[in-house]
This record gives sequence, C-alpha cells and structure tokens, in this order.
Amino acid sequence: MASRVAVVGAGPCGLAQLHAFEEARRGGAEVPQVTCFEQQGDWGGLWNYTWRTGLDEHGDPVHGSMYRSLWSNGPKECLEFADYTFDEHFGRPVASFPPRAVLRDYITGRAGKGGVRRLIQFGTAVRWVRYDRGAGKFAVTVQARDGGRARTEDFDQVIVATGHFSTPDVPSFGGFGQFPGRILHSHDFRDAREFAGQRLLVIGSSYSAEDIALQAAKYGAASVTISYRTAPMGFGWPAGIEEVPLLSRVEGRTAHFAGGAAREVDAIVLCTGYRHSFRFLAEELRLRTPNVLYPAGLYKGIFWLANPALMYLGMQDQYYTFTMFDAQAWYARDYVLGRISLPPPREMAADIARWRGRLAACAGPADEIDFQASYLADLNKQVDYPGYDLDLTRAHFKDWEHDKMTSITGYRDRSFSSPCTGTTAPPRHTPWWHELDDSADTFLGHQA
Ligand code: FAD
Ligand code: NA7
Repeated sequence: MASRVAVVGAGPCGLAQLHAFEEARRGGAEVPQVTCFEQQGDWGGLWNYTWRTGLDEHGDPVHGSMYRSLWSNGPKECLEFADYTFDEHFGRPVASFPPRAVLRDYITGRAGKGGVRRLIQFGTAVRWVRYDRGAGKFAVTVQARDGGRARTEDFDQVIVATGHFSTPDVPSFGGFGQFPGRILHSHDFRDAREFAGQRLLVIGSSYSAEDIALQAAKYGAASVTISYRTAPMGFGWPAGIEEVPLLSRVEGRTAHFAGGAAREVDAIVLCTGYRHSFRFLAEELRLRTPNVLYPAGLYKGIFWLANPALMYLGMQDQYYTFTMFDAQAWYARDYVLGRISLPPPREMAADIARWRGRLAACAGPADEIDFQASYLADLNKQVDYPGYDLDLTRAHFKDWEHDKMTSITGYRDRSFSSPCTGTTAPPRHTPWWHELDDSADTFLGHQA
C-alpha cells in the first residue's frame, strides 16, 4: 500500500507543504498519498478573516486572530514566493505593504495555480493523533464539523501546520473583575472603530500592541496608553499614544502603573501573545515551547526529535514567514521522499543545541534577522527551491527595523525591491497613516 501523509491545517504552512509535494509530483517523483485536513470552510489560515470571536458556528474555538484593516507589518518582498512572484500574480508591480485581503489573494493564488485544493478535506477537524509503535503508524482521528461522525485513519507521517497565534495567553490584573469597560485579548480584536472616542489601554510591547495601538489612534480613539512589562517599544509615537510601565491594578476606570503613574481608561486590550496549543496531539507528541526563533525539540526547526515522522511547520517566532514556510515544506517533503536522511538522535539534539546557543547570543533584532536568515539558508541549500536573493531580504528587514524607528506611522510608505525579480515596488498612492480603506480594490486600483 502507498504510504500516506497527513497535513493538519491549510494555512500558509499547510499550503506550502501541499505545493511542495505537487511540485515534486509534476517533476516526475513518486509521491505518497497526501491528505490535508482543514477545520475551516476555506483555505488561507489566519488570512481567512472572520468576524467571529469566541466559539465558531460549530462550538469550537475561533482560529482567526486577524482584524479588519490589518496591513502587512513587514515588506512583502521579504515573504515573496520564489516560484510565484508578486509580479506574476498581479501582472504588475504593487506597493510593498499590502492589506490583508491582497496578501490572502497572493497566498491562495499560488495554491490555486498549483492545483492543491483537491488534496484538502475542508470543514474537517483533526481531533486526536497518537502513534502506534507496534504498527509504526499514526492513528489520526478526524471529524467533519457539520455533525459528522469521527473516523480514524492510519498515516505514516503527520505534518502539523496549525499555526501558533490562535490560542491567546490571557493574564489577569488586580481590579479587572470590577472594571466597568470592555477587556479583550488581541485574538478577539476585530475593528478599531469600536474604540473611536475611547481612552484605550493596550498591554504588551510587541507586534500586536504596536499595531493595535496605531489602528486605534488612526480610527479615532481619544487616547492610547501602552503598558510594557520588560521594555518600551520606544517608537516616535504620534500624538495621543504614550508608553508607560506595567499595569499594577485598576480601580474603577483608573489604571495604576508601576512607578506610580495613573490614567483613566475606557477599554483594555491585552496584547500579551499566544500559546502553542496542540490539544489534538497525544502528550508524547506535543510541542511545548514559548514563542522563540528556535524551539527546543525540533531538529531543523521541523522534526519532532522523539519521533521525526511527526513534523511541525511554522512553529518559530517569525521575521520570515511564507519563504520560511516554503523552506521547511520543501525540506520536510524531501525527507518524506527519501531524498534527505536524518542523522542519529544524538546528532540531531546536538544540532538543535548549536542553533539555540547561537540564538541565545543574539543581542537584538539585527542579530535575530541574521539568525533566521541563516536558518532559511541552511534549509534551502539542501532542497531544490528556486534561488532568490536571501541576503537582500536580510538587508530589507534591517532597513525596515530602521524605518520603524524613524517613523512608526510612515514605515509602510517605503518601497522595497524584489529578491526574485529585482522589481522595485511603486510608492503607495495614499500615505498609510491617512488610508482608512483597506480593500484590495482600493489598494490595487489606485496603483501608480
Ligand atoms: P495559520 O495561518 O494559523 O493556519 C493554520 C490552519 O490550521 C488554519 O486554517 C486552522 O483552521 C487549521 N487548523 C488548526 N487546528 C486544526 C485542527 N485541529 N484540524 C484541522 N485544521 C486545523 N505574517 C506576515 O507575514 N505578515 C503579517 O503582516 C502578519 N500579520 C499577522 C497578524 C496577526 C494578528 C497574526 C496573529 C499573525 C500575523 N502574521 C503575519 C503571522 C502569521 O502567523 C503567518 O502569516 C501565517 O498565517 C502562519 O501560517 P500557518 O499556516 O502556520 O498558521
Ligand atoms: P508576541 O510577539 O509573542 O508578544 C507578546 C507580548 O506580550 C510581549 O511584549 C510580552 O512582553 C507581552 N506579555 C506577555 N505576557 C504579559 C504579561 N503577563 N504582562 C504584560 N505583558 C505581557 O505576541 P504578539 O501578539 O505581539 O505577536 C504575535 C504575532 O501576531 C506576530 O507574528 C505578529 O505578526 C502578529 P515581554 O516583552 O515578554 O515582557
């Protein structure tokens, strides 16, 4: 019987994996039977926006964490598929920081062209995965979410591509139980207009805090106070946004912060990050890690050390996204196809330790960008993913970091050059800070 591979999730990682197998098949390779299970009704993962929060229509936790008016937070040139460029997809150059709908169109455009939809069972959640040592197979229990009965199928390999920005990490602070306004986690944030006229408190000092604070101010919040735990982001914030130390407690509408400052606030958004959560995996298969650039226990950032027939994609913290997912998907595929063999466990563990040692020595974003670029280079050199200028993307990321410090409201107006085609993106038609319309039509329709 042909060997079988289960891919869990049809977001950017799962789609990269399906595409990688299809490319090999088109190239004449004999590929195993690949089945992707996706709990949502469509592909795209987080990029498949939903208005829902809490539980979805089937009573499962909502996967989506993206919000309206979400724009790419890095240059699109740093995530460009080498085998499906932005120029190819849009038929012309487009600006460097597209809104969510445009990036979704790009991701699903390649998947559509590659013809991988037939490999996906939509509306089908993976409920449980365990490994049967005797049989040398995974027993994967799936359930059609429209009330279908659960069934269990055997697979030789399982590739987990379920993302890690969907299960919120939700701390509590003194006085929250009595706070008279709304308290939510960024996972449930959908539309900044809700906070127009309000005094908003944002807790956290990473991407979500930065972007939700800006969104709220852009769409009319009366003021935004950002409370940090470890260090302030330190950007040159526009009028109406300020950073203060960690919240100590709220009393009524008064928020008190370490150091003694206090502010009146109407609503609170906890931008406190996410948990890696794999409730569908048996305990001994379950990755447990904070959000770091090189999780422990994953050889090459992919293979579950204790059982490499289980693979994880995209579980790292991310500067690189789609191109990192491609590198991982190609590498995982080549292992499945027998083109790459893995060293003994002791060597794999030593390799993980080397990468993590190097990560520990990183002193800031520039080092981290180099670290993740080196990780991509390490994977890419062993697979037949088309070449692109990875060093250019590394330089772009460093320029982007610099741009953010220069102008946090203006960095999305910059143009970058493609590492695949060399094309320089046209300028935006409207400065991002003044652009309130995030539709694909407006973004694409008014291109220079
Ligand atoms: P996901 O996109 O989360 O997809 C996982 C898929 O697995 C989903 O479709 C889900 O339904 C499915 N799934 C989960 N569990 C099961 C199950 N048990 N059974 C079946 N299916 C399951 N990246 C960028 O490059 N640029 C950005 O601007 C950007 N902005 C972001 C903004 C926010 C608010 C967040 C949260 C993330 C952002 N990201 C951004 C990073 C984002 O993580 C990646 O772009 C990408 O979506 C990760 O892809 P993934 O396939 O790993 O996970
Ligand atoms: P991140 O990048 O994991 O950051 C989480 C932030 O939350 C970080 O600043 C943490 O502060 C902060 N945090 C966590 N727990 C607490 C508590 N208890 N109190 C105060 N602050 C806390 O998550 P994001 O949501 O910003 O980004 C995730 C993805 O979404 C990212 O890829 C983006 O593209 C969009 P710390 O610095 O550890 O003190």
